[in-house]
Amino acid sequence: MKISICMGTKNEEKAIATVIRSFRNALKGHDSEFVITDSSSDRTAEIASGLGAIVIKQKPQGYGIALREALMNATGEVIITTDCDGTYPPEAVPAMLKLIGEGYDMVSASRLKGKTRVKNMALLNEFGNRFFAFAVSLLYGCRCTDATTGMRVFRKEVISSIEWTENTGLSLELFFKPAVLGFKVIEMPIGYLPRAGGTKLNPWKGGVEMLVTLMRYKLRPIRKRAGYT
Ligand SMILES: Nc1nc2c(ncn2[C@@H]2O[C@H](COP(=O)(O)OP(=O)(O)O)[C@@H](O)[C@H]2O)c(=O)[nH]1
Ligand SMILES: [Mg+2]
Repeated sequence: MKISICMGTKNEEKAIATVIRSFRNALKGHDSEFVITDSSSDRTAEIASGLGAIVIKQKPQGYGIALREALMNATGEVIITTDCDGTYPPEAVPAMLKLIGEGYDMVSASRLKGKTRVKNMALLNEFGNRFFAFAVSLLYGCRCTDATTGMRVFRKEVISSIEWTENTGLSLELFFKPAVLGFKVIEMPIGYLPRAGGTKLNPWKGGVEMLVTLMRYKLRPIRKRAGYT
């Protein structure tokens, strides 16, 4: 079974080599590919290509536009999303793949499930992440503890059968659209590690964009793409 690991990268030269090597190690025994949309002015792309990743260059336009491009170019039967910052533990991937093997269509890594305070997460981000999980549960009827996580495992059909429109809100959209459309979705608790290098997203601007994403699909139907039932 081929597995694609998809990421957007913007000036992640401090993290890229460790992220690629550690995910490759966690996926030992599987056929895998790294598909990276890169908008860096540092050596991220060069390092990633040197380690065998497929690198697509894109001018910086935001998290979701970059990640979507990587997702659209993935050829694996299973697709993993993650941030290129060292915060998501690759050791969690085998257990997530096991759940896919048991019949789930998407496994979402929850940084918040069962925790009162998340280590290595800024208080403002933690508050925002809890708020968005609550809002998604309330508005879309799919109970979740972390709707803004960057790490998930999908069966390819989930990615290819849905239209993805959001930028910073893509992480939310990747959770609630499959759930609303009836795909079998589950969360798995993970630890959250310290970030290598500085964040590339502004939490206030990102928060507003995510609110718009949440409202957009209360006003517009969520549908599969033409040709999928
Ligand atoms: N290609 C590309 N990647 C981006 C852009 N903005 C953010 N990223 C990447 O998206 C991922 C998530 O961003 P991150 O800074 O970790 O956000 P945080 O988790 O909210 O702190 C990281 O791998 C970033 O390098 C962008 O404009 N273009
Ligand atoms: Mg991150």
